[in-house]
Amino acid sequence: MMDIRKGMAEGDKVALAKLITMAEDGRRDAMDIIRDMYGKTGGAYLIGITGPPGVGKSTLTAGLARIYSSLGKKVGIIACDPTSPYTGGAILGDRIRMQQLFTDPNIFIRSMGSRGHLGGLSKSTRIAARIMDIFGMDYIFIETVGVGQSEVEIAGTADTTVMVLAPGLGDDIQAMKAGIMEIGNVFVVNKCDRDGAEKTAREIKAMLDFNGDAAWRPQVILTAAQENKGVDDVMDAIGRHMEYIKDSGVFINKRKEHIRDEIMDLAAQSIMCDIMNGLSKEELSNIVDKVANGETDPYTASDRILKTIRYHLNGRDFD
Ligand SMILES: Nc1nc2c(ncn2[C@@H]2O[C@H](COP(=O)(O)OP(=O)(O)O)[C@@H](O)[C@H]2O)c(=O)[nH]1
Ligand SMILES: [Mg+2]
Repeated sequence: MMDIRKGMAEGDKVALAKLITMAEDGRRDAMDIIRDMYGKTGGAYLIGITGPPGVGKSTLTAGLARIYSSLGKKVGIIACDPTSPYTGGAILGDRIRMQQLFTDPNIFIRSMGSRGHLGGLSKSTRIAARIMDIFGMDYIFIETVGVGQSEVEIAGTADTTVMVLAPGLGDDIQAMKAGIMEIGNVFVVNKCDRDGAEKTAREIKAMLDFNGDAAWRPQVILTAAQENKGVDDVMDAIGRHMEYIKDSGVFINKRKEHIRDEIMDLAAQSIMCDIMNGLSKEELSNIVDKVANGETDPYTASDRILKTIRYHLNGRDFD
């Protein structure tokens, strides 16, 4: 049995991976470690990378991670995409590019979506980001596929969100709801080695004029991530947005939002544990039978379960 605390403190990526898995499984011992090490949190800056499939999010993320790493920064990547090239399944060139990230001592990659997520993907992402924060990451990238609103929102909870698009996505841009467009703090038109990149950039700028938020005007940057062109411009734009949110108080509010979600996750998890511990398999099976044969309904049954649990909890000391 490896010493996770020691590994976390010494920068061992194996310990980091293990702790994330333990926490995802809702294990108490993982919670205890996070609690004890919580004082180390707060140093990481969260960057969301989102946009439709295939536009080059992973390629751009890899490029950004390499730049930060070369500056001596520690980088975590959370890929909420089961088909991400980080885990194989991609064409050879992409795979080789991604493989280099794994051997970089400053970079740690975690793929989500391959296993079940207790309490949802957004909760798992929050926990993984928190543990990477404790580990001492300077930057954490959260890559999500911007097709589902909920995944876009995961990226949107980051401190800075980069919306990646590519030429020829005119219809996609039109179809994107204003609310989804608003999540982007920096816009990237990747694959600018292809025709139509300027046109796409113009369309995005027109949308931004329409949705104008006076306080922060997102930049629209052309990149060819595959050739590492324009990636440093994206990094500069992220830096400028970071300055803006730190000066304007948005940053502090985002931190509080995360803490609020974290507390609610933990409270919900505790109640769930109490229910699972306070209710035997036989009791549950009896209740199910009663609902099945029409003696009662699920609403009344769940009320009764909660009443019983609360009765048992009354004697507990919460100080
Ligand atoms: N032509 C061109 N292809 C690119 C560029 N960036 C990425 N790609 C390719 O586009 C495909 C999808 O890239 P990927 O990063 O996996 O996209 P994601 O699904 O948004 O994460 C891959 O085959 C990349 O090699 C680029 O700047 N130009
Ligand atoms: Mg990807």
